[in-house]
Amino acid sequence: MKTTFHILLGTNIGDRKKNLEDAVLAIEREIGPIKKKSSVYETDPWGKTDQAPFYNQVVELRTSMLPDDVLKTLMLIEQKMGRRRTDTWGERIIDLDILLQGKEIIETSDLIIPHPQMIYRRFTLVPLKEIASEFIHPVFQKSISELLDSCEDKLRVVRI
Ligand code: PH2
Ligand code: MG
Ligand code: MG
Repeated sequence: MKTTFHILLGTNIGDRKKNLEDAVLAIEREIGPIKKKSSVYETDPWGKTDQAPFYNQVVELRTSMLPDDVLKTLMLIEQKMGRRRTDTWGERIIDLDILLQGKEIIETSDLIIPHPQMIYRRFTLVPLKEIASEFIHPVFQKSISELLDSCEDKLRVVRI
């Protein structure tokens, strides 16, 4: 059975546009066909503010892979693209995070879905709203649009 995943892509090192393009191709090749893709946004760094601005994008795909396998595959793609250090919130060539798997709620030691930080971050909610504004967040029972309206983050998120 296939399920839908929403994945956030982020990068703030090197050729950010190319990093996103390479990651999208790798995700399509190794996980499944992408059904929807948000615009690319330039976003001020959240959490650790003394670093370069990010490019962020959200994609929607369908796959028969299980969430753990999607996670492992995303981590392999990150490594193959040259990601090394993993400072919390620090700079990175590419970061691939699972935001949602449809209505599923998952909490294991390795993986929490929906992504617990997504509701606090305009750099996630703005691109997600572009492709899934009416989707109901399975924990908060609010649409992405409503979550964005009540989000207190004020950092810059600009469509490029
Ligand atoms: N990712 C982080 C920390 N801060 N800020 C922006 N704007 N975009 C990100 O993707 C991002 C961040 C940790 O993964
Ligand atoms: Mg992240
Ligand atoms: Mg990550």
